[in-house]
Amino acid sequence: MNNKHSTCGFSTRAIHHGYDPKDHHGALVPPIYLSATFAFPTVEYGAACFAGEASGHFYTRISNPTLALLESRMATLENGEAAVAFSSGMGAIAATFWTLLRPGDEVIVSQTLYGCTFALLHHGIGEFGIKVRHVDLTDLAALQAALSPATRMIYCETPANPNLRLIDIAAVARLAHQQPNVTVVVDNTYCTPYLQRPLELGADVVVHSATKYLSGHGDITAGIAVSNQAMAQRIRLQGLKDLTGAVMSPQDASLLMRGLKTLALRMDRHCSNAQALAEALQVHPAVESVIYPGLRSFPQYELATRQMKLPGGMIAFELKGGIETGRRFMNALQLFTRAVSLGDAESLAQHPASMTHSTYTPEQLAQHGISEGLVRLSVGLEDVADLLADVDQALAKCARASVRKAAMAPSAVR
Ligand code: 7XF
Repeated sequence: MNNKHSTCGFSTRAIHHGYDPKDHHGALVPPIYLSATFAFPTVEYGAACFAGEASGHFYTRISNPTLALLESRMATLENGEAAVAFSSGMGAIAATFWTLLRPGDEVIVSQTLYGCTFALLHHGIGEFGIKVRHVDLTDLAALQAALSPATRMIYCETPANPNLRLIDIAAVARLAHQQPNVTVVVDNTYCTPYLQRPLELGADVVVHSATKYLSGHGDITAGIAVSNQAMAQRIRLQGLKDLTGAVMSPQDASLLMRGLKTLALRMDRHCSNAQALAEALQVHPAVESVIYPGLRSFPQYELATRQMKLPGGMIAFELKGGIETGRRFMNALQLFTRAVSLGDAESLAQHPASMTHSTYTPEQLAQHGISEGLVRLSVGLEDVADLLADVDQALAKCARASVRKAAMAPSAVR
C-alpha cells in the first residue's frame, strides 16, 4: 500500500492516503473490487492464508482490496494502526463486544447511549452472562468504585446520543488503565476524527456509525472499528469473520471514501450552521432549554473546548409546553426533514423518546437522562439563513398554537 502521504494534513490524507493512480492504470478514483473470492496460485498458499501465515486477500468477508484502502484511511485519520470495516455501526459495535467480552466479564457503560447499543447491552450480551453496569463516567470516584477485577471494558459515546453529555476520555482512560486488561471503547460517531480523536486521548478502540458524517450523504449504512494492529486483527478474525459476518460491501467502501474526501469541509459547515441555530434557539421565547456544546450555557463547555476541535452539528432542545409543543414544532418544519439518522447534507429533526431511543422504557428514559420533551436536530449543510427561517416559522406556529390553547382554557375564558 502506498503511504507517501502519511505525514500530510487531515484532508490530504482523507483524499490521498494509501493510493497512487500509477498503480491502477492511472485511475484517479480507486477501483471497486467486486470479487467475493480471490485465486490462490497454489494450494499451499491458500492453506497459509487460512492459517494466517500469508497476507493477501482470499475472501471478502475477511478482507478485500477496496475495503483495505478504506480501512487504512480510517486508521490514519483516527491516528490508529488499523481499522475494520462493517456493514453498519451496530455491526462494528456488536463485533467489538462479542470479540472482547466473555461470560463472567463486566462492562462499564456510560449513562446515555444510542437506543440500539442500549438494547444490544441489555437484550444481547447482558443475557449471555456478561454484567452490564451503567456508571456516570463524569464522576471519576463512581468509576473508581465500579471497577472490579472482572471489568474488561469501558464503553461510552461522547457526545452522547441524544443529550450530548460529554465524557472526559483522557481522565477515564487514565483511571481504567491503572488496572490490566481493561479496554476503553469510544463511539466517535457524533464527532468524527476531524473533531475528536479518542485514541490520542488514551482510548483503545474507536467505533463509528459511518452511516452518518463519515459518509455524509445518507446513501449507505456502514460501520468502522479502529485500534492497534493486534486488537483490529482479533476484531476482524472473531467479531467480523465468525461472530457477526457484518462485512461492508466494496461499493459502500467506495462511497464512504468519496464522503471522506469532503469530511473536513462538511464538518466545518455543520458546526457553523449548528452554532448559529443554537444561538437563535437559546434566545427564542418559546424555547425552554437548548443543549449544544458550543454555547457558554452548556454545562461541560470547558471540556467541550478542550476535547473537541468544534462543537459538532447536533442540537437537542426542549420547548415550553413539552412534548406536545415539540410535536407541533416538528410537524410545522418545512425545510428540515422529519427523519432519524444524522450527519447528512439535509437537516433532520426527530423525537428521541419515541424514535431512536424507543428501546428504553419510559422509566429508563428518565433514569438515563433522556427527557420526553427532547427534540433532536441534525443540522445539515443548507444555507444558514434558510435553516433559521424554517425554525423561526415553525416556532411561530407552535407559539401561536400555545397562545390559542391558553386563550381557550377555562381560566382564561373567565
Ligand atoms: O448501525 P448504524 O450505522 O445505524 O449505527 C448505529 C449507531 C451507533 N452509534 C451511534 C452514536 C449512533 O447514533 C448510531 C445510529 N443512530 C441513528 C440515530 O440516532 O438517528 C440511528 C437511527 S434509528
